[in-house]
Amino acid sequence: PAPEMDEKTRQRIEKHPCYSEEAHHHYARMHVAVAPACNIQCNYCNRKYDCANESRPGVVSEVLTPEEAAHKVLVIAGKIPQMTVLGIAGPGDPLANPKQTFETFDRIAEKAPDIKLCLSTNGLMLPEYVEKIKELNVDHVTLTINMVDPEIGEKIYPWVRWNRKRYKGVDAVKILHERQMESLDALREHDVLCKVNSVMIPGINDEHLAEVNQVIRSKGAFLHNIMPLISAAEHGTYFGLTGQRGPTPKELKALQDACAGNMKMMRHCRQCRADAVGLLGEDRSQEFTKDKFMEMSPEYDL
Ligand code: CLF
Ligand code: SF4
Repeated sequence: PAPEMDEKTRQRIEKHPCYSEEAHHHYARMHVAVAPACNIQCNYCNRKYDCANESRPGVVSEVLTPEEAAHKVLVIAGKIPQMTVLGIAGPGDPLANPKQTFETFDRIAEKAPDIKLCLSTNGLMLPEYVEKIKELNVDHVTLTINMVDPEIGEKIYPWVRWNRKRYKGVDAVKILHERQMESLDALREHDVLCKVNSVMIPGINDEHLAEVNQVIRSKGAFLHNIMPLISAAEHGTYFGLTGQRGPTPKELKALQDACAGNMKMMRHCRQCRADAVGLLGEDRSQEFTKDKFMEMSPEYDL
């Protein structure tokens, strides 16, 4: 069975709906879409839509400035009392938009210090920003890791932008892989709770994800969330256009079960939008579109 949790860890996750299965019945999260750019290309992503590392593909979120985002967070925190977590998860990669991401976190940390800050990233830039993440008290970081073998990675990632240059093929994937491994180490060393998301792609990385699970566990990740590839032709992704199928619920469960002996598995993920609001199963994002929340005043009590 997965290792027992100590009391301190239990307290850190007890109000986080993604990190605690129990919490997701009672506590809500919200996302603000402040991060439009991305520094890699995933074959299951169409950049017109939200980051598919964390989201259901085919969803378009309205990009906000940090100021608008902070206003939105304070409005919602005043209206939804179970709101405990603010996540930044797109629509691109938060750490490819460091200015917007950290300015948003800064504003929230100052005005609503009891809201937990959460971040989801592909990991390419995380080693650069881990100090900043720690300083801002971001206690939950998700890394999307789909492979630990660049040969498999080549079938998932066509390019990576790194130090102002665009890399292709195996060179690109090696950079991403090394940075993801450094990210796991950096989060462990800085005592930030790390969840790993992996997208299960039949025939590409499905048999390989057990190995990914071993590696992330040995590097101290707390939780593993294996999500199904969702690929519809109309989303215009490479995988969608090449007819790549996603796993069946049975295939997904078999893989999750096979990994469950090693570490805690997340099984209640709802593949949220980059502007999701509410409990995990409910989507209240349309109540808080920009034209609406800008008209509401923040009633959040410190
Ligand atoms: Fe958001 Fe992600 Fe933080 Fe949760 S979502 S940034 S860890 S607050 Fe949660 Fe949504 Fe699944 Fe993500 S259910 S897609 S795992
Ligand atoms: Fe798309 Fe996210 Fe991959 Fe960037 S990291 S290409 S936004 S799925």
